[in-house]
Amino acid sequence: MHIPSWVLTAVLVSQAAGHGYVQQILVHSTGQYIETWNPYKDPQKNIEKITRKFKDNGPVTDGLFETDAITCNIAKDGNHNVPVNKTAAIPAGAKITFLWTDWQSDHPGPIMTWLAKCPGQCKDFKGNTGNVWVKIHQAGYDANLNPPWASKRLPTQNSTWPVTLPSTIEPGEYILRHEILGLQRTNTNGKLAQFYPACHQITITGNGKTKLPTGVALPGAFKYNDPGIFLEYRDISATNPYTPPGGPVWGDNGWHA
Ligand SMILES: *[C@@H]1O[C@H](CO)[C@@H](O)[C@H](O)[C@H]1NC(C)=O
Ligand SMILES: *[C@@H]1O[C@H](CO)[C@@H](O)[C@H](O)[C@H]1NC(C)=O
Ligand SMILES: [Cu+2]
Repeated sequence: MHIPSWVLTAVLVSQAAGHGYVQQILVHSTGQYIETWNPYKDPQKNIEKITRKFKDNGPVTDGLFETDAITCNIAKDGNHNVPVNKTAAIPAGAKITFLWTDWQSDHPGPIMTWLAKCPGQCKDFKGNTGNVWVKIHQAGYDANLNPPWASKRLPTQNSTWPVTLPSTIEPGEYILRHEILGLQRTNTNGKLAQFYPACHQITITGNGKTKLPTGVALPGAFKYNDPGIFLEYRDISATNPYTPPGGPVWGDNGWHA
């Protein structure tokens, strides 16, 4: 099949701008690579993935992150957060790795991962209202690491980002939401923050008994004037630490920063 060169150029140019999305999720214990939504190849194929559809590799920005575009990214027709009918089974406590497209280093900011419990099946749950989102992992600015910003470390590890699921969490269907936040333009206007989220529907397996605690709402948790969003990122240092938006992290040892 011949792909017109303008298509390739468009893709290369937009990726050169440093945008991206998660292409696969590796489950380390089984070696399985779960295929996630590819906004360039999958629409034509009429296939369903475990990831809710979004339109391209660009960010949720220009204040749109205060709307329901933030829950699972921007859909082509503005019909955001449409559930898919599939989930992927992943054991509680699994180490997983998000494989991003080639991520450029011009987006300083945090990387965050969230879970929401689907009350029944995720195909019947939008997730865009209520305090359903619980942050299970984050990395912001760590002066002891090189580079200190999490999103700038991503290119140094082949655009891969490992996360471990809570080990005692009760089995069932969940939305696994993983995102990068780019702060490169927020020094004069917090609305220019760039979020790169996606929602992957999973079935957590195991015998865990721990229920997710009350979390935050998306939209709702991210405000343009949050000090973790509206800031000069160059001012962040070992002595002027950074706190990502959306509150603390919950995990096997309870809540922590
Ligand atoms: C899920 O299945 C229903 C019923 O078959 C169908 O109407 C819907 O379009 C499917 N959803 C997606 C995202 O394909
Ligand atoms: C880097 O990631 C790509 C795409 O996920 C993969 O094909 C490649 O083998 C990886 N390279 C290394 C050195 O791990
Ligand atoms: Cu970008």
